[in-house]
Amino acid sequence: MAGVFDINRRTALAGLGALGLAGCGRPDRPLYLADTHVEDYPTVQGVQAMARLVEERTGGRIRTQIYAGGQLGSERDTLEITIFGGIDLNRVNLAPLNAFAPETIVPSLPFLFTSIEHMRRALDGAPGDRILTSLEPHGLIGLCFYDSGARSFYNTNGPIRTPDDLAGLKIRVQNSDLYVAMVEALGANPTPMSLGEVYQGLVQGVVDGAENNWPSYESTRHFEAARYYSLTRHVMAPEILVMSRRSWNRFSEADQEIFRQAARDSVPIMRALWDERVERARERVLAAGVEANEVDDIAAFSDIMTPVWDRFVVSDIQRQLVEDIRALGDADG
Ligand code: GTR
Repeated sequence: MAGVFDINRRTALAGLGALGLAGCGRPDRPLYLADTHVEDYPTVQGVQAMARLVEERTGGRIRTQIYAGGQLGSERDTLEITIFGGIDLNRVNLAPLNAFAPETIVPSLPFLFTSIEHMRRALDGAPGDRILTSLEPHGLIGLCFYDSGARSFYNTNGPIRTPDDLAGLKIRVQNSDLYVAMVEALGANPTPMSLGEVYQGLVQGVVDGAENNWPSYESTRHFEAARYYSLTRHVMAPEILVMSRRSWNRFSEADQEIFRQAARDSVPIMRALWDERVERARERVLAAGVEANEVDDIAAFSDIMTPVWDRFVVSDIQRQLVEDIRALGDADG
């Protein structure tokens, strides 16, 4: 199986080359877009909507080929290729951007957002715009944020109710030092790995658990291997759609505006699908026998995050973002 995957991936990558423009601003090939999720996942449906709008609004001139299911590689690898222009568009979580784009750390912080509404308000508003713009010096154009709900811990061992229940567990985290530090602070052993490796890791006991939202927990089938899902809701880092600045610079301002607007217009479409999917995924895993528990004392988790925040929020720009995002929080929590 792995062999087939590698061959497909290599074939796909071999075809990837920097975008060029033929006459009338027509790209010499479709735009390539990477997403780690399967075809029917809301992020993929979001980018499909965006691509359809771009195609319609350019009279079929600009088309996009979507490589879903991580066909082109892990988020970290495909991001690198995107920066070099071999992939034009990429839908990733904010986590793999944390290493080089400090503004992206802020919405990735544990226990920053007080609710999904708070997260949406902040990302739809000025803080979100600032984070999107901050990517440009790093070779990426931030087009829009998509929802990723709230991440919670799941594991093979038993329910997590206090940080003590995490003690000594090997927990897979995304490739971000922030999440390594977060899991360490909770007393567990963080193991960074790409999403595609986690299922095997759980089955073989390389890791005891991981953390994610309901839809990813379900679509990756991690729930089959790790049956305890504990609602810590510790992170609400969003998804982001980026375009390679190299590809972007080849388009006219009018086309660039079409991309921006199509991305914006795809957000409510994605969010409606997302809300449905969260419910469906939750019902499906519970019906399959997953044991889910609420966590009564969230402060026991959030209180020990202070040193993590202190280590990762280091610049005035980040501090200002934290302040501005907090100012948009819910009065009612
Ligand atoms: C999902 C997210 C993916 C990826 C994944 C992970 O929630 O949509 O982009 O970041 O988590 O944990 O690797």
